[in-house]
Formats: sequence, C-alpha cells, structure tokens
Amino acid sequence: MTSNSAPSALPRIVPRIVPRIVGRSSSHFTRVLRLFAEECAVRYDFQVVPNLLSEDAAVYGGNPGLRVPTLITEQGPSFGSLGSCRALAALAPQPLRMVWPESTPLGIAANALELSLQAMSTEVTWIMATANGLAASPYALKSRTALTGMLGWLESNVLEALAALPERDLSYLELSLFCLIDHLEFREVLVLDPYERLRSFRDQFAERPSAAATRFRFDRVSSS
Ligand SMILES: N[C@@H](CCC(=O)N[C@@H](CS)C(=O)NCC(=O)O)C(=O)O
Repeated sequence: MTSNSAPSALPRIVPRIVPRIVGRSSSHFTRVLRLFAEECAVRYDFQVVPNLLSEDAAVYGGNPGLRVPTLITEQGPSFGSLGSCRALAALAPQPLRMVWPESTPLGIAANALELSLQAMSTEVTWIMATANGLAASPYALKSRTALTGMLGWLESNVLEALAALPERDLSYLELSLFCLIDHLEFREVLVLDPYERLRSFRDQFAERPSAAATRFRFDRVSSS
C-alpha cells in the first residue's frame, strides 16, 4: 500500500502527552515540521534551541547530529524533519492524503524533491559558513554556485514537477519547496526576482492557514 492511499487505513496513535518540537522559528527544516503539524491539526509544544553552535546533543532534543528539528513524543525522539513528519502523521486526528518521498513519481517530480531538499541543506552550509567568517572559502563559493544552479533548475521545472504529482492534500515536495523559497527571502540569501514561477508557487502556498501560522522569525533568546 502506498502512503498516499486511503487515509482511513492508517492507525492513529492517541497521544497522552503533548508532542514537543525542538527547533528554531527561523529554521526551514523546523518549519517543514511545524507546517505539517498545522496541516494535520496536531497540537504541539515548541522548544527553542538557543544556539546552533552548541555541542550538547541534549539541547537538540537528543540528536547526536546536533541539528534541528527533533520531535519528542511518548514513543521517543524522531530526528530530522521527514521522520518527525511521519511520527506526527500517526497522531493526526484527520490524516492527510500525503505524497511522501517514496510515492513521488520518478522523473521530474522526484528530481524536484531531491533538489529542494539538497538546496535546503546547501543553504544551511552557506549560512553557517557566512555566519562563521568563511564566506570566501572555496567550499562556501561552491555551495553558492550549487544553490543558484538548483534554483535555476527548479524555476525551469517546477510547473511540470507539480503537475506530475498524484491527487493529494499535500506533498513533501510542496512542503519543502515552500519552506526553501520562503527561507531564501527571509534570510536574504538570494534575491527572488528572477524566479517568477517559484515566487508564484510560494505566494499561493503562503495562503494556507498553516503557512500563515508558522511564519519565519528569529526567536528571542535570553542571554542568561
Ligand atoms: N536532515 C535534517 C537537516 C536539518 C538541518 O540541517 N537543520 C539545520 C537548521 S535549518 C541545523 O540544525 N543546522 C545546524 C548546523 O548546521 O550545525 C532534516 O531534514 O531535518
């Protein structure tokens, strides 16, 4: 059975504790998870990671990879956005018809998903390098070239990729692509003017209440 088949077939776990998302309001991978929680109508608590340079895994909800997000439920922690979204899906009172990565059609849609996720990671590399004084390093420069290359490909192929998706409430491709595009503008990594189709996709997706409820912002972190 593919994961975008009849939602009623999915067993629901009724949570006894409120799930907790450990992340940052300015993080696009965290937003994937928060947006998905809103779409599934799953209530959650939010725990901010104050400093992404911390080397204490406990700060990241126990993730030894020292990254956000982590989802904590009574089943334990789920590391990263995809596994966490799946764990949330099991808690949803009204499961979505979701097109997960494995049910994304091969070809242009699967390539768009790969490049959306890779562009999110490459953007993280770029931001972390820039924030730590390494913007002029050869690897940061390569990241920048890769990022603009991926954005160019996505701009050329986004309409065909979305059209290739099966009937759905939501897809992991749309979820990640939206968070990527909105984040590039929020962090002023790229000017979006040349990417008309990506901007238009972003603007349309932004009309969802889930997107409005999870807008990027910098968390206020106490200095104590
Ligand atoms: N594979 C992870 C990637 C998560 C990730 O890279 N998160 C970024 C923030 S958006 C992070 O924690 N960066 C910290 C670092 O690069 O050290 C996912 O899909 O959630």
